[in-house]
Amino acid sequence: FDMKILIKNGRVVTPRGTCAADVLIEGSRIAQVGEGLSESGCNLYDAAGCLLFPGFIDAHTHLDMDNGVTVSSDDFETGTAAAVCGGTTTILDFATQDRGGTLAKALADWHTKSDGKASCDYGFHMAITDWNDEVSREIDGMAQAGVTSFKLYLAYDNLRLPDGQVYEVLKRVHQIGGIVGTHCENGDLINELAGELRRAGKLSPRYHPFARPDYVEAEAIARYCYIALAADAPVNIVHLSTRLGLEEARRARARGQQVYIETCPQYLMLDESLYEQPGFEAAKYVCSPPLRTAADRAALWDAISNNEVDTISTDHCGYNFKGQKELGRDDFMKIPNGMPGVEHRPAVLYTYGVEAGRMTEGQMAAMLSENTARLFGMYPQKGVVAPGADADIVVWDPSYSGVISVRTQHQNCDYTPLEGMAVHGRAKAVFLRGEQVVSDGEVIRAHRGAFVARGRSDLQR
Ligand code: DUC
Ligand code: ZN
Ligand code: ZN
Ligand code: ZN
Repeated sequence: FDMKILIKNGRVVTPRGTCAADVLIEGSRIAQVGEGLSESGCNLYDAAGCLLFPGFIDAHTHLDMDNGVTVSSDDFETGTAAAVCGGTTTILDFATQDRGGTLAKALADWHTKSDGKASCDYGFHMAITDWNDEVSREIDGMAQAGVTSFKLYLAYDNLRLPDGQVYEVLKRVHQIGGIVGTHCENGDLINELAGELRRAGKLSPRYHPFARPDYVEAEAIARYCYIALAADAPVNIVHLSTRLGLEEARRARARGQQVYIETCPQYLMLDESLYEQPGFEAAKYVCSPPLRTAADRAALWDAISNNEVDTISTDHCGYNFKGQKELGRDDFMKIPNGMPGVEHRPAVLYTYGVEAGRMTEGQMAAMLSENTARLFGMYPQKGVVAPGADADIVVWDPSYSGVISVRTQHQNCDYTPLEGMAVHGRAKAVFLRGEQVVSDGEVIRAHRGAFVARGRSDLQR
């Protein structure tokens, strides 16, 4: 006996349009979507006045991540609870290979961090930090374990791979139909620029962006795309932050390459003027890539309007101001990089994207859910409100008004970079595989998240 739930009077959002329809949930799946479905034997949920989005997917979080000095402030317990309160029903976190270690060990470690603790569904990208023949042989096993996406760094001395190994990884992952997402910044140049700043005594957090200018990102994107051309493989560019980098991605697309672009809310909403605050306050905004100019923000919004951006995820990586960001009081290079954001992405994009006329609600469904599901091998199990899909549904109340604040957030962090930002809309209810887990923005059933085994990447662009 499967429980049946009928969500009535809502409007279902897809990239192909929004239409009034009832949604019948049977057990963990969506059974029917259509007008005037029979109520017999169903529990009813009245979604009058609400939009029904496919559960939002955040493909870029760093929960319980040890950066070598300190551990990000949200773990899988708090981070996934914050995610689901905001309407995110699936996250993809980064499992990171230890240098000298295997991918299998990293995968087991991330299962230990997450299993039984998550309040939304979750999967892992595997970050490869040490590439050799043995690791290459592990790639098939990763695919069999449901890990079909990989992450590389071109910056951070303890994580990055040289270009030849990037080429080998791209070729190898393409063989399994997977996708590689890369942090594109030129690590050597960052080290040089940071060294010059240090020697000039410029060590306060306001100098962080000077070590990582836009061309550092653009050069790495251009190089990554040419390596992908050589490898004849599709590539994902994570956290694109600059107009200059966007232009390099456009060039690669114009050559006929499959290049996917992710950007993040912080690069759309915040800019580098935040680094000019007095004292150590600027440390709150130290993330990499750094916040950019107003012109960069405008270029990214344009790219969203034009469907040049495929996915919008958060790079959620919180560190407390007290005790964690403070590790870099005397040297901005020692400030742990990252900001929290997994909770607020849907409301921010709804308010400043959809309501502001910069994206349609269909584009929001695409970039926060459907494209993400397709790119990372979860479609049509995830990413769509349609028969057969997991019943991951966000009942979005557009009439809600709120203000983002550390006082009300569920993220485990002693600040939010979006403090005081007005938002419209929130997740009035969230269904996770058929079970209502959020009511009026609060978790009502915790720890219902499960690991999502993923298949081949399949996003047409
Ligand atoms: N930059 C990263 O590269 N990773 C985590 C967060 C950040 O700001
Ligand atoms: Zn990164
Ligand atoms: Zn990241
Ligand atoms: Zn609360």
